[in-house]
Amino acid sequence: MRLVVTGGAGFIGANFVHTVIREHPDAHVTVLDSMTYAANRASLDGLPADRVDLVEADCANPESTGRLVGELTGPRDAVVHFAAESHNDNSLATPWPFVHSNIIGTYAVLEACRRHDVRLHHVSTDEVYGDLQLDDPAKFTPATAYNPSSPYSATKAGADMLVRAWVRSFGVRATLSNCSNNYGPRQHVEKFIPRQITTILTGGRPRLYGSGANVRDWIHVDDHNAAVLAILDRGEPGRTYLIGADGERSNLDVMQLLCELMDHDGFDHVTDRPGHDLRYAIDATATRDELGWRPQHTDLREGLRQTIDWYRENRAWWEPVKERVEAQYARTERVL
Ligand code: NAD
Ligand code: TDX
Repeated sequence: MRLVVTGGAGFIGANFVHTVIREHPDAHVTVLDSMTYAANRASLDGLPADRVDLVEADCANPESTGRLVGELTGPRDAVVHFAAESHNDNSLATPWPFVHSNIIGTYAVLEACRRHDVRLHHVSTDEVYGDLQLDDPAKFTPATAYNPSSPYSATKAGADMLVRAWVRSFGVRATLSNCSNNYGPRQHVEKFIPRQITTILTGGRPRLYGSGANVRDWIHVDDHNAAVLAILDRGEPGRTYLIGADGERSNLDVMQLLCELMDHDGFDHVTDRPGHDLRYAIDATATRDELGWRPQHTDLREGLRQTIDWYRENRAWWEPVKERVEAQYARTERVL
């Protein structure tokens, strides 16, 4: 099995490559990554050089993407498309890279898969559905209407629509998945959980947007990637699979849990994110029933404990970028 993994030097993609290499002894992976600020070469450390290649290129470039996809000729070969600009806060400051990577990048990947008749799995987010009220009884299902709020989620929604159109109009063999908030090792320190962990580890005060009432539906990155592998193995082209682990928690709850686990006292409430989505929640029943996939890391406290340990033990992975990320936040963030 040969896979081209776009965005494979980022958080979820790199964890995916580690899982594939560990669990599929016959697999070869080519990581296609433009190595933006969000990528980290060290995330691919420890992988066997004869089974993993890293090609530094923009997936929106039709030549390099077409060439790599054209090398996939086996019946189990596929492209797994993780590459994207992924951070909401950045999309509010500078939307253009999101349009480029998420929409034009996905267009180029689709065209390459169409030209070479290669199977594609497109990785997307629950944010395309917009947000829910705190007391809304309905969770997101594959039938929920798209209603994205931020430039990030709007460009992911646009990418999903392109994938659906290329399936229907050109018969591209693509599956889609929309997953909830991931956490785990190798996540960039700009994101909520690693930001707070690394802030505590460097002696600072954690930062909660607004009151912290916003709810996110947390899933461990390994559970997300196990679902992606199940879709590659047993998913039906043209279908959308929702991935979530019933992990709803308010940001305030997660903050308090992190402080407790790290034996830390006190955090600041800071300026809220403009247009901040209130709540996401995934109903993954159809994915569970049809693919037999089950999340394994459902104890958030234990998952966070292991994640904290990973950041403690891998300071060289995140320390070089921590100061820059905090300086960027400091430009707009005010303590309430
Ligand atoms: P990330 O920002 O950590 O990694 C993204 C990777 O894509 C980086 O290595 C970056 O260099 C690369 N990249 C960006 N633009 C590129 C381009 N034009 N060409 C080639 N490579 C490019 O993101 P992540 O959190 O690992 O997310 C991966 C995917 O999963 C994204 O598509 C995201 O929308 C989706 N997703 C993320 C979450 C989450 O909670 N993080 C949840 C659901 C879905
Ligand atoms: O310092 C912070 N304080 C805080 O309260 C940060 C960075 C975030 N937050 C809040 C905002 C959100 O309600 O925490 C929540 C999570 O924030 P992020 O980690 O930025 O994630 P979110 O915006 O929910 O989006 C994430 O999940 C869906 C990923 O970044 C997306 O790529 C994915 O599609």
